[in-house]
Amino acid sequence: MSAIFMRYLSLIAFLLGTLGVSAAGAAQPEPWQMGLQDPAGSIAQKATDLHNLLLIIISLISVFVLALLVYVGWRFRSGANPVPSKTTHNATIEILWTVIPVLILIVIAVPSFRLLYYMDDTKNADMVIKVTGNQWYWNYEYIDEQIAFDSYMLSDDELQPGQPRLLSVDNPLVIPADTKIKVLVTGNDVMHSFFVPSLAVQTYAIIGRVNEVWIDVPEGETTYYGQCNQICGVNHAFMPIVVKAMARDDYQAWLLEAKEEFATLTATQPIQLAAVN
Ligand SMILES: [Cu+2]
Repeated sequence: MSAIFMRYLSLIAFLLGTLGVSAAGAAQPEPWQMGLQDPAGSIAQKATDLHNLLLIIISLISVFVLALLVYVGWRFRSGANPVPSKTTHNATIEILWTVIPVLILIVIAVPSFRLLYYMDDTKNADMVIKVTGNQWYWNYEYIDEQIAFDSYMLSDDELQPGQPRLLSVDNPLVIPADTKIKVLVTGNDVMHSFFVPSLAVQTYAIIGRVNEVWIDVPEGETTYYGQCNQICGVNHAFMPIVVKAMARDDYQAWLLEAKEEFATLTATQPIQLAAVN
């Protein structure tokens, strides 16, 4: 009952959101937030659209089932219906309650598979970043630029005004806006999970295995916050992810500085091979 009520509340929140009444606007969780974080990038936009479609479908189903239960409880109560029917089969209604749910599932499956294949397509990426989960920090490697750095959470006394507690880091993952970026995710010790809600990215960081996803954040300088989403030890809650998106020109400027600060001494394997040839 309370689940149905909550879904109904979510639907109202969603409808308010579509009218522009929603207060959500940042790429981080907010107090009393009702819906998903605002989507950033094409995958997140499509995922939010699918979520909104599903919210309408499940709300209608919940309201229909609740109404049916209330009607049956009232119509067939012992006072009004002292002699119960002995009916056990009704071909028409059995066909209906099989076919209609199948049709609903098809309606859900089509956009769902379309989104899965869209997310899976990492071809034609403009750049590649390798993300490695460690106990308990992230390492970001810009493979083509030969830079890599660790990203640790800031402690409370290191926080600057405006930086969210438990979400801010010393070195954020800096990316250019409006660029298709392939993200290779792996782990170094135990399983972690790279999760940035507003980008709709959640991928396991597994030792000895590379998972790939892609992101493309829209124009504008925005900071997106995420967290490790796989219980990975005592400091699991203290390895946040900060993705800082900026215009391409600003990104190039950052890259020049980063190359001085974070240059890796060893080139990655494919670059070494190219140099030999
Ligand atoms: Cu972790």
